[in-house]
Amino acid sequence: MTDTRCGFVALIGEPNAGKSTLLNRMVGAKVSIVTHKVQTTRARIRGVALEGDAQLVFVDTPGLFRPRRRLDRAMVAAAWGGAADADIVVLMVEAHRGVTAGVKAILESLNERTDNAKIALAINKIDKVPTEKLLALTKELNEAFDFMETFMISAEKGHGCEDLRAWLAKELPEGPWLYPEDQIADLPLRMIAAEMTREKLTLRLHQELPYQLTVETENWEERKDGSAKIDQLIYVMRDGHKGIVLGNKGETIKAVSKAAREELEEFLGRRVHLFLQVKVRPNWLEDAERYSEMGLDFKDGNA
Ligand SMILES: Nc1nc2c(ncn2[C@@H]2O[C@H](COP(=O)(O)OP(=O)(O)OP(=O)(O)O)[C@@H](O)[C@H]2O)c(=O)[nH]1
Ligand SMILES: [Mg+2]
Repeated sequence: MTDTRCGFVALIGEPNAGKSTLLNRMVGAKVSIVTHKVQTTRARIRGVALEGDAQLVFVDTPGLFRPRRRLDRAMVAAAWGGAADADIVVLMVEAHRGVTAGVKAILESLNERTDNAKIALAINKIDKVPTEKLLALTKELNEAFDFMETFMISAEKGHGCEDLRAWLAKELPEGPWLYPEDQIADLPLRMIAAEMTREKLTLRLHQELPYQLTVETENWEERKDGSAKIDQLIYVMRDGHKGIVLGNKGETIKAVSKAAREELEEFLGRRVHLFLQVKVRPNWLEDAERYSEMGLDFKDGNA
């Protein structure tokens, strides 16, 4: 047997930095949902990639920000937990936003929050800025923190991503692979399906509403004809929210359901019957069961 390498690479950064986009690119499939809005990812999502003899287990994390609600605190705890468990931490910073107050706050706690991990910097969205700006930003960030390496990438367009992956593979510890060769994710299918619906809701609903709902897969039935019948519940906090999610004559939920079903069919490679139901639960944000369904630790949300 040849010497194999394997380990965890945590992707951390402010909300919207492009962590999920990078995870999906590294894995070569959409494992983690992406939207233009902040705080899309709520829990740690693993995606697996191979590079030569190395198996890279990428860990997408929720964005790091100043939490207010229980859910926010649980998300931020999950993100730092991902960094603490990693062999390599990649901090992603948006090229066009530069060293924000949020980035400064992350840099301040990065050393104490990681456990001997190698820490690299990935300046993302380089497609948005001229090269001169990148050099200045690289200098500024490396003066603020001792990064092992700096990469300039576009997670969306792919620039620099192969170099990053090759470097990560080289830096991972020697060890046996943790996953079978053909596995790319380890999120249960019912959770992936719920996330897809949440993505479509987030894209469609305005302002605060996406932050005040959660989606769960209630039932998954394999049918004899090879299709899957999937029932999902959308928890919202108020009657008014329910009306907005349904939309005029149900048009919003119909559109969401169609978009989520199509993506799910592509992901699974078979037909899906998706049924969405909206439930009003004013205090779901304080409901421990909702957190375990999301893959979060309820206790992490304690103030
Ligand atoms: N122009 C450009 N946009 C990008 C790039 N990478 C990501 N984006 C966009 O940035 C937005 C946020 O991307 P996500 O991958 O959801 O960001 P995230 O860091 O996972 O965000 P949270 O889950 O909210 O923490 C999306 O609209 C992406 O399409 C890039 O390299 N260039
Ligand atoms: Mg994300």
